[in-house]
This record gives sequence, structure tokens and C-alpha cells, in this order.
Amino acid sequence: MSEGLKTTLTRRGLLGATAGGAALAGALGGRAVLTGGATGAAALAGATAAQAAEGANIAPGQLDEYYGFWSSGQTGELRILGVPSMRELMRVPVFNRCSATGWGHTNESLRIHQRTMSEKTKNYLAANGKKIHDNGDLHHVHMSYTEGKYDGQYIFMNDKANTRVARVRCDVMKCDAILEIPNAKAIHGMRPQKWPRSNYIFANGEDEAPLVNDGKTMTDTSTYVNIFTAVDTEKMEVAWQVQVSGNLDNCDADYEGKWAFSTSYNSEMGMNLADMTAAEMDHVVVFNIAEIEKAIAAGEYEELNGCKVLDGRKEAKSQFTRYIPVANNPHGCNMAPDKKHLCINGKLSPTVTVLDVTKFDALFEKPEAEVDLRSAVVAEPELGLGPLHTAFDGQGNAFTSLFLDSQVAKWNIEKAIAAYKGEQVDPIIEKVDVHYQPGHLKTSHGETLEADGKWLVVLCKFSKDRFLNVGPLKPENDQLFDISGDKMVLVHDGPTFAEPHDAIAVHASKMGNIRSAWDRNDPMWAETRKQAEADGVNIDDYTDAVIRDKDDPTKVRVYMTSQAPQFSLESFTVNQDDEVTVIITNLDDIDDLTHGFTLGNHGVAMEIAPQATASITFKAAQPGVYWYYCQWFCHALHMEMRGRMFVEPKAS
Ligand code: RUQ
Ligand code: CUA
Ligand code: CA
Repeated sequence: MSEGLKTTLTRRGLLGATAGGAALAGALGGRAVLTGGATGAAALAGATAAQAAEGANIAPGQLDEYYGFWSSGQTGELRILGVPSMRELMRVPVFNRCSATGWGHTNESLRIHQRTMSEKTKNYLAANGKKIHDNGDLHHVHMSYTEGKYDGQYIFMNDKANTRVARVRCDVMKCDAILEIPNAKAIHGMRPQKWPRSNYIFANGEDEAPLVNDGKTMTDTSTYVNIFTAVDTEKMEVAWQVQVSGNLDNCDADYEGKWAFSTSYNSEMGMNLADMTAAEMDHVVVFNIAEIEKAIAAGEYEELNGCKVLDGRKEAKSQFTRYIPVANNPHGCNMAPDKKHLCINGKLSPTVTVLDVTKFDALFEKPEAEVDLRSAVVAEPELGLGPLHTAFDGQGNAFTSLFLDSQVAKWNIEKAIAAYKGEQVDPIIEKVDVHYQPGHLKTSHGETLEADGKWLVVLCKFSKDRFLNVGPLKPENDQLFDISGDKMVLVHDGPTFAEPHDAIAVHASKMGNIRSAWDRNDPMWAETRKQAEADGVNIDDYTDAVIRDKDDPTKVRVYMTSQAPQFSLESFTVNQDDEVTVIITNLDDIDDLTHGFTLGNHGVAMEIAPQATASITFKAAQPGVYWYYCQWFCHALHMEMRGRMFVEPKAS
């Protein structure tokens, strides 16, 4: 701990410094004393604070105004919260294995997982006795857009850990597609196209590696590449890729469908911390969608692992990209709903660089070497230490998270532009303390043309002393601010498990498609029902059956239905070493009447929601009697909802 810190007596000063921002925050210790606590800010706001707290208070039985979609970082799932109550409503497993629902084990989820899996991944998994990666690192969640507004169709998300993106259907809130992205490594920043609709999602590869990564070249970093990917959102397949200079961190897209942009913190192509922070400037890559599509249509690409790849590196001197210099190691990349201003958050620099995207055309009128790449910069306000992300209220104001300062700065974009031109104006409107070390922050509808300036969620990486101590591993702390008044008012702390990176709030009126029961013919069950048909079983006719596969007699399929409080089969018999598939259709269609199937001592469990047909496969390796039961409380006689599997011993 630095000398400066030891002499800092306030709790905030000390806490700010322990967060690993270390030297910088330490140097700032004295300054933190002056900023006062959030309670101070709230007290200042007086009556407004009480009103704001009232607005956030959703009484029992009352519904929230917004759906909050939260990422969960290394937990690998999507979470749904109510905003402003911050009540957690649901968890949607995506990249993780879920004990409750069987996601990652049921045949339906395995098919989704394996659809685009590369041979390389399959081989790796098989060598490790696995069928899928059952972890993920889900940083970013974004809804599909139609004409710059949320359209309630899909939520898209990335997996940094295993280089994937996924799609969740908003009608049933289940994942229906996972795409393993070839060539790239570690998908981090991810955004849907906003205009005219989300035909693409843009996905950044963060880690550098040889394009043909077969061990022939490993330490020769001149063979390393980084890849920017556009995913076709209907097919959930790679549409095209662009090879870039430097790595890629966060990205966004404009409101005209012309550009995508990505920050890069490693233009140096350094392989260690010192080298990654060596240069004075890194860059933002601007991708010219029309030029890229033209080249793809003209067949001017290289095909690599089934993907159409263009070369957008600096040395290729292409019309696909421009590299705008910004201060070293930028992070967040946030397009304002004014359709004009793109905010690049400085991280190591205390500034946010504001780019006017309507000036980007000029950057492509001449070769890169001949244009003034910084000509699109219209402001660069100094906001505080560690700016990571920026959100917008739709009224010309921006909110930037300051990781090292543990603050949020509210500032005005036009004033920042005026100040950049030399006028004597301070763009900063207000700063409030947050607890502690904020990363992403999001305003309600703030990344759409319908930014409404009502709520701001700040996702704090550290909670420290805000909650009862639960041991060395502490929750994160998501704070909610009412931003509708002149002052930002803190109205809620919401502890969360590891580690929501990002969140969006979508007005409930956008979510009219959500169902309460499955359609029997939903694509989720299509394969399973096809198998039933082939087995001569009519699932809709409530048929029970135990069917031995004609071609492979070690395979047995067990069909049954569930209706509270019973499974239609009170027992079934298989042989030791059979591969057993249990297929259950839930005949109940009453709201909230989910059943489950858990097979004792077999690690087998799955959710069977109303009208769903779910299936799970396992090996009956040990002879004996095994009870199965319904693990979802469904009836007064739920405990009695059980049956037996008899496993006949192998004849010896
Ligand atoms: S990044 S804390 Cu993974 Cu979204 Cu910025
Ligand atoms: Cu069915 Cu519990
Ligand atoms: Ca750098």
C-alpha cells in the first residue's frame, strides 16, 4: 500500500485503492475524500430522493415496468430481472450446465450445443470424456432491433471463454442457437446491427493466435491474427469475417446500418502487460459494412474453415476498415441515440473520445494514409479515472462509469463539443459515488432510439461492505439510479452472483410475445417428435411405450407423459448397459405447472414445462431398482409423483 493511502483516513479512499486500480486510485485517495458519499448526494436531492425511492418500490403483487436482461459473466447464463424492483425473475441457462432444467444434458439442449461445433472441439471434448463445453463467460446481452428499437424477438450473447455467440428466443426464454465461431479467439464485444434491423450481430475476437492454430508456429507472433465476425442472425451462421490489425475489445454499430466499430487495447500486439500498454495511442476500428458486403458478393474473399474472410489489416490498405487513433487502451464503445455520437471510453486515459459518425464517410474517400483519421473527433472531455462505459438518457446527456474513482459522471455531449472547440464550459453536470468499481452501466432503452432517461443501472464489480459478509467471495453490487430528475438518485443496491458484466432494460410493452406454455410442435421438440413418429409413437395420443431400437438393440426409448401428480408409467424395465432415452410430454397446460424428471443416483434431471416434450439419454450401467421423481413442485401429491426403473442384470 502506498504512503499516500496510509494517510487517507476515509473508508472510501481506502476502499477505492484496494480495488486493484492500485497506484492510480492510491494517488487519488485524497480526492476521493472530497466527493462525499452517495447518501450525501441523495440527501442533497431531498424530496426527489424520497420520490425516486417510492418509484422504485414495487409492492408485492405489482409488476415491474421493464424486463432487465442481465449477463452473468463466468456463470454462463442469462438472467431476467424486474426493473426497477431489481427482483431476479428467472435464470436462462445458455453456456452453463443447469442442474434444475437439465440444460447441457437433455437431448434438445445438446443438439443446440453441438450444431456448429468444430471437429477440433469435438475431438478435444471426446478426449476429455465430454460432449459439450459446459462453462461460458457471458459478458454482453443485447436484444434484436428493428429500425433502431428493441423488437422483442431475440436476445444475443457472447461467450468469451469458448469463442461462441448464442441466441435466446424471447417467446419462450430459452436458448435456441449456439454458434462456435471459427478462426477467431475469445469473442468479447458483441452487438446487433441496429438498422434496418439486426441482420447481423457483430462479434469481436479478443485474443491473438495463428490463423492455422496447429502448433507449427506458436511463439512467432507475426503469424497471429485477430478476427471481426458478422453473424447472420436468422441462420446463426458466420456471414463474413474481417482480419484486423491489433486486437478487439468492445464494439457497437450505428443507427444507419453503415458502420460497426471496435475498440482495440492491443494495437501493439504485445503478449504481456508492459507491451500491451507500451504505445501512447491505440485505435478504434471502423468497419465499412457496404464495402465489406460488396467484396463478399464479388467473391473477393478467402475461405477459411468455411468462413468468408476479408483482409482489413492496415497493411492491406483496404476500404473495409479505418483505424482511428485514440488514447492507449480504450475500452467501452457506445453509440448515442442521437444517431451521431460514438463514445470511446479511455480506461487508462481519464477521457472519453467522442466521434461524429457522420464524418466517417470522409475517412473512406481517400486511402487511409491520406486522410486525417482524427477528423471525426468532436470532443474529448476529461471525466475522471478509469472511464469504462457510457450510457445515454436520450436528452443529450451521457453517463460514464469511472472504475478507479468508483463514480459515475453525468455530462452533456453538446457542452463537451463546445469545450473541445475552446469554449469555457464544463460538460460535467454531476458525479455520484457508486459502490464500488463500476464496469458497465445502462440506461433504460439507452442503446436504442427510444432512450427514455428514466433509470440507470450501474454494475459494480465490488460490493465490499454493502452487504452481510458471506466469506472471501463476495457478491457484485448492481445499483439502480433514478435519473429522471435533475439529480441522480440511488434507489437500490442489488447483490448478484458472478458476475453480470452488462444489462439492458426493455419496456414490458415490447415483450408481448411471451408464452406461458409450449407449442407441441415447437422446433425445440421437432427432432424428438420425429423419432417418436419413427418409433410409431403418437405423443399427442398419450401413448406410453418402451421401444428397443431396431438397428441397435442396446438402445431403448421410453415414452411417457406427465400430468399432476403422476407419470403415466409407474415403472419401466431396461437391461444393464442399455443406452436409455426417456422422453416425456407434459400434458398439463395450466400456467406454471412444470414437472421434472430426476432419476436417482444417475445424475439425470430435466425440466418439462407445460406442453413440452423433453428427453434425456443415459446409460443404465448398474442393475437394480432406481426411483425417478418429479423435482418441480406441482401438486399436493408432488412427493408421490414418482416411479421405478428396473435394470435387469446382464446374464453372466
Ligand atoms: S467489458 S467492464 Cu467484458 Cu463489457 Cu467492460
Ligand atoms: Cu410433477 Cu412435481
Ligand atoms: Ca495498448
